[in-house]
Amino acid sequence: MANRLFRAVIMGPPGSGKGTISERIAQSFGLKHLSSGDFLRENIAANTEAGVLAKTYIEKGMLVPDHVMTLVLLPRLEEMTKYSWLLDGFPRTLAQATALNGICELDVVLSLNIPFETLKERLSDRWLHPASGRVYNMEFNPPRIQGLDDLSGEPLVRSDDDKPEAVVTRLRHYKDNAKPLIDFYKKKGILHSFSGTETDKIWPYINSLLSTKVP
Ligand code: G5P
Repeated sequence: MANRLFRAVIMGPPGSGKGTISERIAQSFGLKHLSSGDFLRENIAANTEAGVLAKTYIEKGMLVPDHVMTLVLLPRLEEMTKYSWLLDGFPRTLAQATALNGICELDVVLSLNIPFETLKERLSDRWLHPASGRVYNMEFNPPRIQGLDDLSGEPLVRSDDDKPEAVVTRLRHYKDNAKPLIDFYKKKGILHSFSGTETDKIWPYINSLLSTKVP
C-alpha cells in the first residue's frame, strides 16, 4: 500500500489557476506535475512536427487537435509508470479522456470553477518568462523587479494566447468541451469541483481533500 501510485488530473478554464495550484500540489504531496501546455511549448521550441502544427492552433486560442495531443502526451505518461503524477491541462475533450482511460486509471479529478470575468482580468494581467514557463500576475504574484523574471532576471513577455481575442476564444472552447468531460468523470465518482475567485481560498480545500487521498 505504501508504494501505491497516485494519478490525478486538474481541469479548469484558461487562467483558472491550474498551473499555480499544480505547483502547490507537487510541492506538498510530491507528485510530478505534468503540464500539457508545457509539453506543447517544449515541442514548439524544439520545432518538432507536432510543435509546428500545435503553434498554429495555440496562437489563435484554439484547442490543438486530439490526435496531436495524444501523440505528444501518451508516450510521456507511459514513461511515468514508476511515479505518482498530476496531469494539468489534459484531457480537455471526451476523445482525450477516452484515450487516457485506455492507459491508466485515475484516482481523482479536480475541477476549478472560476467566473468568466475573473478569468478575463487575470489573463489580461499575466506575464510569462518564456524559457521556464514561470507566470506572474501583477496583483497576485508580481515579480520582485517589474518586467523581469525573479530567477533569471530575463525580460517577461505577454503570451500571444493571452491577447483579448484569443482569451475569449479559449474560454468559449473550454465551455463547449468541458461539460461532457465533467459528466464522464462524475459518472466514475472521482470528480471534485471547487468554486471561487481566489486561488488562496480554494487551495485549503484541495489540500485537505488530497491529504485524505494521496497514499
Ligand atoms: P495551457 O498552457 O494549459 P491554459 O489556457 O489551460 O494554458 P493557463 O492559461 O496556463 O491555462 P492556468 O494554468 O489555469 O492558466 O492558470 P495559471 O497560469 O495558474 O494562472 C493564470 C494567471 O492568474 C497567472 O498569471 C497567475 O499568477 C494568476 N492567478 C492565479 N491565481 C490567482 C488569484 O487568486 N488571483 C489573481 N489576481 N491572479 C491569480 O495551454 C495553452 C494552450 O495549449 C493548447 C491550447 O491551445 C491552450 O490554449 N492545449 C491543448 N489543446 C488541446 N488539448 C489539450 N489537452 C491542450 N492542452 C493545451
